[in-house]
Amino acid sequence: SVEASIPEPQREAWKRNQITSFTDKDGFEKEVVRHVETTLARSMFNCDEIAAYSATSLAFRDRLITHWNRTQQRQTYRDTKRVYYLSLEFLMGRALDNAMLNVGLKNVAQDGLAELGFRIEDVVKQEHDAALGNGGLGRLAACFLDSLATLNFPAWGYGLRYRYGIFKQEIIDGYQVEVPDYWLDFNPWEFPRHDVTVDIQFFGQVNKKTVGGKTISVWEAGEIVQAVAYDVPIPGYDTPTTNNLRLWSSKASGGEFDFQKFNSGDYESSVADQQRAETISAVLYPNDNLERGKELRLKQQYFWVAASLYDIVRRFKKSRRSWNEFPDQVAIQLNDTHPTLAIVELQRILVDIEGLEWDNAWEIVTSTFGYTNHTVLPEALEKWPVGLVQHLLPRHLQIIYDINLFFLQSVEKAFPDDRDMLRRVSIIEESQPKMVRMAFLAIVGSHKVNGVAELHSDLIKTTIFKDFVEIYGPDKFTNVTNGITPRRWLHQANPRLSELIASKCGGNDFLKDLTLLNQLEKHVEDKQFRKEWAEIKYANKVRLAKHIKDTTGVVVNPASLFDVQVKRIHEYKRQQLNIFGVIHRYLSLKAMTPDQRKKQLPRVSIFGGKAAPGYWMAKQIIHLINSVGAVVNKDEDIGDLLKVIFLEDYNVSKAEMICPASDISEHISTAGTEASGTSNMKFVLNGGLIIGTCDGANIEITREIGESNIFLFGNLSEDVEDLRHAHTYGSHTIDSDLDKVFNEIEKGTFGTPHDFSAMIAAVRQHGDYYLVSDDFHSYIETHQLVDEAYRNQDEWIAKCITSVSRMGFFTSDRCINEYAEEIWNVEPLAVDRHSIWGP
Ligand code: F58
Repeated sequence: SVEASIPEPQREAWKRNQITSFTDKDGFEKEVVRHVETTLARSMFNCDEIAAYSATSLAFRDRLITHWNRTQQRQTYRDTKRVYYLSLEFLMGRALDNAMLNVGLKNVAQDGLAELGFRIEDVVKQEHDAALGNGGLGRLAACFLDSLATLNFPAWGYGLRYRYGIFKQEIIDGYQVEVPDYWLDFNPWEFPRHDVTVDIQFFGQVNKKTVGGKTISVWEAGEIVQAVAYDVPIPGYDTPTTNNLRLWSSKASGGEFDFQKFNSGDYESSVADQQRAETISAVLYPNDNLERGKELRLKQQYFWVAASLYDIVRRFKKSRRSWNEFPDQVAIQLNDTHPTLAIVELQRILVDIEGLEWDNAWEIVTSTFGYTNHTVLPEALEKWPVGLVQHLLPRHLQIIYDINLFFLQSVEKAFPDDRDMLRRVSIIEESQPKMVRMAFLAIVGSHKVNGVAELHSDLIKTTIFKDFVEIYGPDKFTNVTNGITPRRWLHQANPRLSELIASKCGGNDFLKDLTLLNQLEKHVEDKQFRKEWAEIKYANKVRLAKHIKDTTGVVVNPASLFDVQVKRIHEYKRQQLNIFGVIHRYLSLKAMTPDQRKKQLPRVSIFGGKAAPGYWMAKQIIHLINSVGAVVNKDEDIGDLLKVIFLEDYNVSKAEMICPASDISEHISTAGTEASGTSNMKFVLNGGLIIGTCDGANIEITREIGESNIFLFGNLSEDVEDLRHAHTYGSHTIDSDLDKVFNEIEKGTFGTPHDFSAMIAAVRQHGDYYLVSDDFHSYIETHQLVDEAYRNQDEWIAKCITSVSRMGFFTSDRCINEYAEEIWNVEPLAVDRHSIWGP
């Protein structure tokens, strides 16, 4: 592309006319009215809430984009090392509220909108969530972008611009129904860059050619698809740094149609080709912790990785440095194995296109990449059939084989006596059909591999990646415990609590240094403070109760204990354990006399989360929850003592309402299965306690907040294997209370028993892989402790305050600083707030 640079003499005119963003209410209102009338083409007094949302967003977007431009200029001028975060998912949620808070002009907007006749809360709610992710992995990427910008790191995110994000969930007759999420109708937060395009090739064959006495491999394309960049500005909190998230959209290359076909009369097929190209970025795969080897998914991965690398290399080349400096300028982080082809693609660029020697290129490649693992579940580890890779990316398969050859040669040299080692660690699995093991390729091609919580990082070293620790030594493997951004997950989600905290922590600085929360602890005994704290929690519960009433018709009492489990529905996360526990509670209540019942603590069990469309068992779990709710909620013996709610379509914006309203939340995965979890952090940070297993980040949360402030239960990860073995080979007796629950389901109390027979059989007959029965007793007992603790409200609140005061560790700012120091070797770029032209 041609760089249009304005000559010196004309620059004065540009500077004279530079854009000044609004800073006060009047300026803001002017911008809103201008956007309503011109950009949206609505007449002055014809403005509804959607138009008010659009115009407000456009006003803030204008502001962000000037900051974005300057940030990019500054980063280009300083030419320091940049971080590239490659993630197939960015679960961003809504942007407007976040933009207003980060830019610091929310009050201005609030007053301005009020004068124009709107309530800011209603305006903010008009925005459709940007839901380009499944769950924790995608949301982590979004939190990381927020922290990277806030900490002034020169960083870019690269992802795919899906036309359809994660599906919308509807509950019909108690069953999940999926509805497409078409979210792009009007999206003021993206900038199409029709001039930033990359041609991506697929299929074809590899030919050898001799150029200047050297034999090189040339990949002749079979199909070309164009990648078009869409940029999303990422504002930092209380800093002008505004980074970029670049999302690629697919388009038929060579303009709209294949004109040759078109002119030869084959109109339909030329349109079909175009459609086929656009399919690549059409839809986000909705699987959570399950990989299915679909060709289109592999196409998505290569399309996105190739476009991103082309962009990164293009940017690097502008500085005219030698290739050996590449790792000093570029750090690329692989968010799970989905972008692992980037390793192969960079090796291909360096060897085939730039003409570097293999070893030299490989040194550059491995110094550039870092790989983050998010799971030990075998069904979630990515593998691609060799034949599929061969067909779609013939040159890449050759390179993968060469990488594997050199790797195995070095292993053989180091472990000459362990013949089986080569089979175990080979990037190619010698199965029928042969498979490419993407995690192994990612390890071999990176200089650091990290897990996302201490237990998880230890587990990967002792189980799935054990051999690689032997081969590379332990230093290649590290831990970066996950975190969350306190800007969205406290300040934005829970403004009143954030304000109360600020009043005790010397202002809003804690939002940038979350360890400052520790100042709260000295106020724990303050009666007035506790009272205000409790009032805010209650108000948040009232807000959720209203949402429950509006969406399900069920009236819940906000004075009840709100018990929440919201996350993707998965057997390993054990929503089935929760609902079996709820049934147990229901049966106990039913067995009581009216007098006994009067002494019980009222509870609302709240569930939410999506099941992957093809995950039948997860859908059965949703159905059971709804079936139990249908019976319990209308049982007059029970009344307020127990309500069971399933919240439809759990997503980021709903999480922002739900987290502040929980008294206790459930993080109850089978020990050793949840890599980290991040909603556990969100709930505690919002003044809720948690019940959980010794799994993922629960362990570190316990260490930070203290054992007396968390309800832990269940078997430990080191016992899981033995228990499973005993189920299969020994005698397997089911917990007697759980047995009663099963019998009640089988009696038909909650509808046709047959609907739930597979869930029961999984425990009774099929080895209870997730240890539901083994943990049931401990789970029930611990819930009784929760009830008892909740009765003493004063102490409960004290536990909540103490916990929040000790949550400083779990900010994603801490994560980013750890990645920067341990893995990326990058530094923030200081910002001079007063210099308009950047550097
Ligand atoms: C999640 N993984 C982990 N994967 O389950 C969770 O423990 C962790 O806190 C979080 O990552 C962040 O590290 C996860 O969300 C997916 O959704 C993948 C989507 C693509 C297919 C494979 C699963």
